[in-house]
Amino acid sequence: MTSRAALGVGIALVGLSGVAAAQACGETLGKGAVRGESKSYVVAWRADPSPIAVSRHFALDIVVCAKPGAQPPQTLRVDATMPAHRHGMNYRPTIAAMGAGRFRAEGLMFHMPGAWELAFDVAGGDGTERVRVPYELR
Ligand SMILES: [Cu+2]
Repeated sequence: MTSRAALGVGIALVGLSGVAAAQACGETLGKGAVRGESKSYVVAWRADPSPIAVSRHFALDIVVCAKPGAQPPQTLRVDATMPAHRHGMNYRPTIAAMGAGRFRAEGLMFHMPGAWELAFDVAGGDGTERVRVPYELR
């Protein structure tokens, strides 16, 4: 863990306002980071390679931040669907925990353009919450 990442997590946990904490989450991912949130968590992610291309495998570098008062994230599951088409991906990604709320998901593929939705299931001490992030693939 870099000291910058540790600082970012520390600030998020110590208690900025919810909005500031959400903006700070995953800033080590750079300007291309996309964010979503649930009641207790903020999820920031960036695709590798970016942008995502149709029918090409990609990975996600992910940072999960607990909002003030929430339990730290313990495990993460990642999946994606096209809600309007009622289907998911043809591949199941693997998730590696990198420490300090950072994860890497590998083996994702969007096999058609259109409206996808990423779902991040964050498990912490108080149960599991789903963070949904829409993604339009052109
Ligand atoms: Cu589809």
